[in-house]
Amino acid sequence: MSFEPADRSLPFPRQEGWRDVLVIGGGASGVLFAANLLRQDTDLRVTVVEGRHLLGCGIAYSTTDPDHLLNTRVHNMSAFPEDEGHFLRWLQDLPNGADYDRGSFVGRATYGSYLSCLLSPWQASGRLLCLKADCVEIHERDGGVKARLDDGRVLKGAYAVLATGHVVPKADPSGLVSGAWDTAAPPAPGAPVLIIGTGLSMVDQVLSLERSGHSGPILAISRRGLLPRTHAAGTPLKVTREDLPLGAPVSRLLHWLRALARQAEGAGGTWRDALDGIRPWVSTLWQGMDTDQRSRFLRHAATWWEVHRHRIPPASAARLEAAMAAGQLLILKAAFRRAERAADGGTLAVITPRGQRAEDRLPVGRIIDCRGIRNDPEKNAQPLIAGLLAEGAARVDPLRIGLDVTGEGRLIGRDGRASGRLFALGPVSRATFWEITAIPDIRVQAGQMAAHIAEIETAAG
Ligand SMILES: Cc1cc2nc3c(=O)[nH]c(=O)nc-3n(CC(O)[C@H](O)[C@H](O)COP(=O)(O)OP(=O)(O)OC[C@H]3O[C@@H](n4cnc5c(N)ncnc54)[C@H](O)[C@@H]3O)c2cc1C
Repeated sequence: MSFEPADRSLPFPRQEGWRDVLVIGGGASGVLFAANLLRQDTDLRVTVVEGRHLLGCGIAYSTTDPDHLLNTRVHNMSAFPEDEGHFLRWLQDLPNGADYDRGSFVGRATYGSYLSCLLSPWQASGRLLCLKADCVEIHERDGGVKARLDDGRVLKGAYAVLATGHVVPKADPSGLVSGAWDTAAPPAPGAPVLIIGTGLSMVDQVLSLERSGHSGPILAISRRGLLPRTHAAGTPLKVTREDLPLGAPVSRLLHWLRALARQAEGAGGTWRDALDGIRPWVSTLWQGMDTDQRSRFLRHAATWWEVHRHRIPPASAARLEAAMAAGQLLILKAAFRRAERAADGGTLAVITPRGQRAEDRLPVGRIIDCRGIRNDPEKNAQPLIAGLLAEGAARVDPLRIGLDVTGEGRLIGRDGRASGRLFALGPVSRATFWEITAIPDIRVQAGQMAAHIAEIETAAG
């Protein structure tokens, strides 16, 4: 699926009866939303505006490293939850299609290609326009929305959906720390590497270092030193809404989770079956908590939750274990303090191992920040979001993890009013939904939002 040439006049040619939806951000969320809307029986057209990546790829699926695997099986990665086989059928049409089945863990680059192709059926329909540009401003105006792009073009639409994705941390001011998604050349093969963080991005980095022939030591640090757990076959427990301890204190919630895990183990399964069973209810549980409970959950349980919930494929886990067994990879509970320039011009990583007061200074060839993507949306805001916040058209939630949105994804302004025209989807909306970062959750949200917008249009006649 290609972008329109930059000189194409905008917006869509005027045509009686057509209304446009602007999708800002063409990563996984934006493309899933667009595909779901285009499948609806409406007169709505879609303009997808993507600034940096190939359509559908965003941060997660722009990788070219074949060792970076999806951490979700094929059958959970279809773009359309009601058509579980959609992704598998696409895979099976590839020259090596026979290699795949519904339980496979596929490369993330392959998944990016799937999402890039997702909108192709509508390319010639006259209902879809894909533009390569950054949207720098958006306003609700005159019964519609108006967006300005970085090349000066202005788009008008009936609605806009912000699918701007993860807030990427600003670069370390020392210039001595690489980001997890920087495309720097690999470090010298024998150089020691420090990875800050021990989660999924750390796993990616270790596998990429290995692929590049790295032989030097790798030290990965985090406060608790917890590693993502490994996937295993299982059957999710049946959990109904009536089973949920809605509004219970975090301690009781964790107690309930442990009891479910014991129940799963008692039935011959594993704790994974309990987690997978409550997965469809995570947003409901989150929405049942008040701000204080959410804050406690983030402080005391989120790290534990994430390592159990976001697991890695067995093949990746085996390679990580082999690197640890060989003594090349060491996991340490420690805090990263800063990076310093050494007298010889090299880099020093300053860390404090847990339980120790004094700082250790480690000479390293590379420091890679894999602390993840949870970030204050205001502190790291791009111009588009900063503008919405400054104007009062959007606000950050009290815990500063995302934009405040309603259950339908409508932006909530500074005055507490929900917008009639501006929506937010995917990780941008995590303050309201919490688990809205993985495809199985985003595709449901995208489908519901598309149906909702189509319904408003139909009702408006
Ligand atoms: C490394 C990694 C691995 C993952 N692995 C898995 C997995 O295996 N399975 C799974 O289910 N989930 C996985 N996830 C989660 C996941 O799929 C992502 O959360 C999802 O891709 C979010 O997509 P997004 O489009 O909302 O955000 P992003 O990927 O951040 O994309 C947002 C897009 O919007 C564009 N954009 C932003 N602002 C503007 C603007 N102002 N104008 C124009 N364009 C703009 C950006 O250029 C970007 O392309 C992974 C996530 C990461 C980071």
